[in-house]
Amino acid sequence: MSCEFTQKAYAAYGVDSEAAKKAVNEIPISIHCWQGDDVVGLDQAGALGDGLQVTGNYIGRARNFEELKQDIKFAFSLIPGKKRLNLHASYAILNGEKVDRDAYRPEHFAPWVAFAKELGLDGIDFNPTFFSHPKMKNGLSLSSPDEDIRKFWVKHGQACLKISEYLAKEMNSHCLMNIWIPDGSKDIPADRLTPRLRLKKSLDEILSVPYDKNKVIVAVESKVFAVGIESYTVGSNEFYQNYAAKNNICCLLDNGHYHPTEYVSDKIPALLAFYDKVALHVTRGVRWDSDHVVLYDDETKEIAKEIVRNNATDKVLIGLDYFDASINRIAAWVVGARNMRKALLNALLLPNDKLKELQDSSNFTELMVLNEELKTLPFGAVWREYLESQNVAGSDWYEQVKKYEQDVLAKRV
Ligand code: RNT
Ligand code: ZN
Repeated sequence: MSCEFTQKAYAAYGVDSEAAKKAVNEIPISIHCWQGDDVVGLDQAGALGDGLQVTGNYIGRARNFEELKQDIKFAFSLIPGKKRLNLHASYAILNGEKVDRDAYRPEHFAPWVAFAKELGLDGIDFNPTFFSHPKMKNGLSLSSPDEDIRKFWVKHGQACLKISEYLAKEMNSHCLMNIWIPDGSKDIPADRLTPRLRLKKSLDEILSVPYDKNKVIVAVESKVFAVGIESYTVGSNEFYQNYAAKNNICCLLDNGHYHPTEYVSDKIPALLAFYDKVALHVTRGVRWDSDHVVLYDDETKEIAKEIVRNNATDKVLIGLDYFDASINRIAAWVVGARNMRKALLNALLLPNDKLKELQDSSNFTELMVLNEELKTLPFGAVWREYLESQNVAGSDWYEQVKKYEQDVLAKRV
């Protein structure tokens, strides 16, 4: 259903709101499985640590594969548009088999493939899990000076490449394999270079395994610091950007991983000048990399604008990365994912060519005037029309979540 009033309001600025509703639905958003269980994972390898912190104790954490699937299925039913599922290796379905992460095989993820197919998802993305494991010694994995430890994690990375290839083949869609490691140190290091050289060597070794580059897109995710790893991060921004450029892989930008006055919205176009693909972890850091739920806020909108107005919806691989255990986890998933798509719709509803033209003709007064006028267009009405067109609940979606909390989550004790 479309409303003439909203259509006209946008047409006055040369924007086709009907086309925007169709286009926004086709942009894939990769939704992280780990919001559902506080990043605990299913392989029971070890407790969370390594700079990752989840706070809160809301009822109903998914405790096993069945519960996690049930929650994902329900959450996804409230999230409109093309969706992908983002898995971590720690979500392997081992069925009691005694196998460590260096030897995980594609079949350990076959049940996830079946689930993703059942849900009609666009694809599955994957992450080796270099945390929550006894072989994370002194907070070091791929940069460890202990050769046995380093090799173990290299093998994990190699195993994950094969799994990623399998996921891509099964889903008939690329698989983004993102590498993030927590390696670093709490206090001032005596040597900042050697660990980075070891990380470089480890990445080279992982990537030396032949894999189908058309199917698997490997990304590296940098970080500035973490709690307990305040003074030095081996996988820093400069390290990974240079590694990615020289090795023809991809950078993943997590907007919680920079100094607070740095903006990922500004980094996206900087990388698009050099890379065919740029991957994102959209999150919300509050004072630090706190992974709060994504809001419909200025930076989320600005990120979406950089994707849309640079015609980069095929180049920027959008993924979400937040985990809040202090509120209903389903609601957290839904709010964040809907907000990302809202921001994309907002960007699609802007007269982007006209705005660029005003910039290029140095017409900065009109640029500001127009940008401010656009802010009060009936965006909410278009968003609701879009939800309706997809048969996804409108502003009353939370009623369903409350019922699910009562009927399902509250019983998990
Ligand atoms: C950590 C990174 C990383 C993780 C997930 C679970 O700071 O953002 O992406 O959050 O892999
Ligand atoms: Zn991240």
